[in-house]
Amino acid sequence: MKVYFLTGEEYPSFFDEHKENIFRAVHFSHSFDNSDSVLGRASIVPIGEKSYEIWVSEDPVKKFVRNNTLVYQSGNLLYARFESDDSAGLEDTAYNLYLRVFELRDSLNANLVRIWNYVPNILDESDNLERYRQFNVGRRKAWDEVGPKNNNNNIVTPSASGIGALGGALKIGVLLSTHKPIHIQNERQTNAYEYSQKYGPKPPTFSRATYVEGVGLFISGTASIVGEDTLHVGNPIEQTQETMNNIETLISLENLSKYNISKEYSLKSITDWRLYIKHIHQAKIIEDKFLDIIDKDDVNHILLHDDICRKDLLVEIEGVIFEQ
Ligand code: 3EB
Repeated sequence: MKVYFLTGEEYPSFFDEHKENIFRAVHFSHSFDNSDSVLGRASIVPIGEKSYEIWVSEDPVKKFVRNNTLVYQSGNLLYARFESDDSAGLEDTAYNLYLRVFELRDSLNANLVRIWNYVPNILDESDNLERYRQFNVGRRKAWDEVGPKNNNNNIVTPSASGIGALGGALKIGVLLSTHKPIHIQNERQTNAYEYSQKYGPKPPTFSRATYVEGVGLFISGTASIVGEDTLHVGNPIEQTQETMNNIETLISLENLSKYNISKEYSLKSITDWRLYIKHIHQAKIIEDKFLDIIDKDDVNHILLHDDICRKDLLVEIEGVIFEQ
């Protein structure tokens, strides 16, 4: 799989050239319209010229409908999108949407690998609870009831990102695999599904990264959180450094070998990056710091202007290492 970040000008001809092989296409935009079946629209405004993220498979992509959901398939990977308006309240919407995610997973007999949660107005409050926390309550309830579990009946969680959106529906992008993924935690950070109630009545459900043999490593949205607390409140440069420290530890051989993955990755190995930035005026210093830390020419990345799921987080960074 190859990931391309493109401008609005580049996209149409790129699409025509690659359409049989497009596995996932995301457009970052003000628009809430999602009627184009190929293009998933995330209601997040990009910073800079690039506004499309396109995943292109080496082989033609199969498309089929299952449980009323369009599914893309490339080798052992599957991708699907879900969305729903939260007219009933975000807790119920998240609960119902996750029931559909688990239904699809069961029907495909596949495993969850990586999830993107686009939560509209993520930091707003209603009924005395922040919307991200409402989302977590509904997601966890669905997970406890019918989500994936291990032999000890503990929940199994894929890598994920939980980020804001300008409005419109709750949208969830789901990457699955018919291969067995390995979900990875980070000793610098409390397991997210074990966060205390300080961060909401129910903890989020994700792992720090997920590895699929022969495919690669998917790194969750990562922030300046050590243990379970936000560090460097108000300081975007220090938050960027701490975030990258978290990712570096996460992908280290020392950490991966706990899961019998013997890969010598470094930050330079990460093939594609998304940076979510809360304040547009901090974009340049965050990007400069990020590029300075990686210290490599041509880092394939996109900057997005977005609220992150805690008021005090200024930046969240995710990445992927595609093995081929
Ligand atoms: C954190 O580490 C930052 O709710 O699915 C990162 C990745 C975050 C995924 C999610 C939230 C989610 O807690 C936030």
